[in-house]
Amino acid sequence: MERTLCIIKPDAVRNNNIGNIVAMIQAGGFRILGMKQMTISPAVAGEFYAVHKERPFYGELVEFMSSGPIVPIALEKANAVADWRTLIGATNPADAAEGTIRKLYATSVGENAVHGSDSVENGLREVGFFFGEHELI
Ligand code: 3AN
Repeated sequence: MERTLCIIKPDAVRNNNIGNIVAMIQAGGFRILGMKQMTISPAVAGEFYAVHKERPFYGELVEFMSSGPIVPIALEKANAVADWRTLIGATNPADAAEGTIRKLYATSVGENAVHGSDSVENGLREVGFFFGEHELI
């Protein structure tokens, strides 16, 4: 079993797509270990995306992720990290495959509806960033 972190980003929350995305998570065979709605400060968003600190879009990304409610969801499944990235599609929705979450619900490379961990190690670390063990059912 692997864990991966989904974040329904502010654009998808604003566009009322929480339910649509959760339905795709469940149809995809992922188990939801934890889910909450919250807002995060620019400082917390900056800490979460610290790996991108030197990238030109870092400031924009931090501002966007703290611009409104987000819904972090801890997911579990065999092969969860790769399977979740397949289901969400390419970073740029213009390149995302038909039927993927980003193809359906993302508007741009910056506002791309959902987050997915990029490795098994980061899946564990990122789930731990948003959830205590006692919140994972
Ligand atoms: P992914 O989310 O597919 O793993 P990363 O890790 O390359 O993509 O980028 C993290 C986040 O940074 C993306 N989800 C997106 O919101 C933002 N981002 C990536 N590339 C750009 C870009 N060229 N312009 C603006 N934002 C970007």
